[in-house]
Amino acid sequence: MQNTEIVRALETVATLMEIKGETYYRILGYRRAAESVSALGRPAREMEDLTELPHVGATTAMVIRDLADDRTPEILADLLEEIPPGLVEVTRLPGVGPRTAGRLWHEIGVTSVEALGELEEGSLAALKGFGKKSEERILRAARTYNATERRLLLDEATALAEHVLQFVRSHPACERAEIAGSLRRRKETIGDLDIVAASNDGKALADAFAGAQFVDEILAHGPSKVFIVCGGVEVDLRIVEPEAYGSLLHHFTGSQAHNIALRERAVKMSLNISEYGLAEAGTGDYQPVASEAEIYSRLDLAFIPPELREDTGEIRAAAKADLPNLLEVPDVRGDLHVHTNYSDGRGTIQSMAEAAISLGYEYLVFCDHSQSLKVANGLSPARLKEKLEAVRAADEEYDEIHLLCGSEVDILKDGSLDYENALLAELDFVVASIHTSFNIGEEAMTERMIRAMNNPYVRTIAHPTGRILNRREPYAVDVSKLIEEAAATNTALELNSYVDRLDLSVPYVREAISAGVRITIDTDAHDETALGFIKFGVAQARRAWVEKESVVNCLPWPEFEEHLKKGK
Ligand code: DGT
Ligand code: CA
Ligand code: CA
Ligand code: ZN
Repeated sequence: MQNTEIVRALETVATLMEIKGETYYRILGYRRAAESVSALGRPAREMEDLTELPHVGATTAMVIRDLADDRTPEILADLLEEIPPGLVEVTRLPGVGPRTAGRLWHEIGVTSVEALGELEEGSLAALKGFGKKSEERILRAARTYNATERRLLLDEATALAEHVLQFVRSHPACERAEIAGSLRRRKETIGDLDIVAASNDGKALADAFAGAQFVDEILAHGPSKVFIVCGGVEVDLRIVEPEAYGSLLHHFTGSQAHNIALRERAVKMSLNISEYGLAEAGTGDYQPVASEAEIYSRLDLAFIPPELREDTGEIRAAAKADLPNLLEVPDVRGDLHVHTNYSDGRGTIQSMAEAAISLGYEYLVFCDHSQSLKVANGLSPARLKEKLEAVRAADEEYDEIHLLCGSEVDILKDGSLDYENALLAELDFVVASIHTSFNIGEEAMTERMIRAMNNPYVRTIAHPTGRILNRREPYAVDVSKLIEEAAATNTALELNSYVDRLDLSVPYVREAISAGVRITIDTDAHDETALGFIKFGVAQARRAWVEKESVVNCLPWPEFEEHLKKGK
């Protein structure tokens, strides 16, 4: 089995366990194993010891091994014997979770989305806890169900969230409101949007929200919550009184794993924690908490930024006041990888320079594609020299910024580079990357990239795994080996900020940083507005615990200039 199929199978195991009502921890184990495999840059099949993967223990390793070798793992076989597999799809309908799917199956024999869609009107409304409205909604969802599942990219999610948030905040009954959920944690893709609000008149706010122009469909509507669909995306608004805002915001920011780990800590301190507040153990008397800061301080923890709330060591670090001093957008002093209309970009040297100036950058490196990449109008050596002159001239024009000429040079199939070293030596900065021959196998790919890293002019490897979110899996490569070699050759690795790349992924960025490798956070912008994607790269770096000291382009100009002069 390929990694994608393994991931799907692991997620199926988790969902079936949820339908069955297994304990949260067992389920989480499978979800996390799925995440680890999906972030893995090479076939799981070829790994000797699968427990080396983050969050993979002996049990899940055996399951992954079975799947990789095309055997059905016992746990999956058992679950499939017990539970109709079609129910997995039922859990993907809006408003139907695994528990509901389980009930539909037990109580009226529903075994698939199709069967659900064929039910007579009234068959759901007859069940306890279902009304006419929820029946209508579920039946419609089942009848219009489209099996291709797609999660939102950060730019779409952010734009939609800002629009909706603007509406909520401008309502007179709204005291304050924020984005919660995965978007607040800046996950690389977003399932649905969660918004929380504080109000002394929740009903007025809820009613206004349900009546907003952007609402395509109402899934639920009460005085403290309204769930809607807008442009095909579910948006959940939850409202509380201002004194309980901290508890609500914290709970719905998640992640669920973080919340659970925090709850465990609370229990050890004889406290219970829920979306309603904090209670002395055993009293059930939840006192609302107005701010997140207060929740953390009541638990003797430093404030944990949302991007770190994934239960990957943040609670331990917060307890020791040892959280990282996370990178912020203004720490970034320049962009080292942008394109112009010399190759496949839409901006000119000048228009890109001006966009960079308006972001307050001190330097900008133009890295157009190299000669063999014909599809992207790659530059012949002669055109590269022409461009070098043009960048030098433009640099004279602008006092506000240092303009530099580099290249995004292709790493050819054998690991050699797409320009002679003599030409690379004339450039200020060289980014190397793969755009062709993706399927050469893990070993050959790793060798190929290692060879490029050993070139004395290559400063960073762009989008090191080649994945495109929602579209293309990473190519097979041993990223841990690349990290070792990056450290040995003093080559940086790029965190490409383009929303559909965000490559390297979080676990690898974290691994690189711990190995002492520096990263470049670049936008790979092909037009002026894409320079603004830097915020997504920074967000991902924060999720990987990155401090500015680990980022090459956080160096102020004089130090960056020094860094260039010094060579590798
Ligand atoms: P998404 O929407 O798939 O991108 O991911 P999230 O993290 O936004 O997940 P979502 O929308 O299902 O729930 C938002 C947050 O609410 C989640 O991060 C944690 C909290 N939450 C939701 N359901 C549960 C639950 O059953 N238990 C706990 N402890 N927290 C939950
Ligand atoms: Ca969500
Ligand atoms: Ca949600
Ligand atoms: Zn590029």
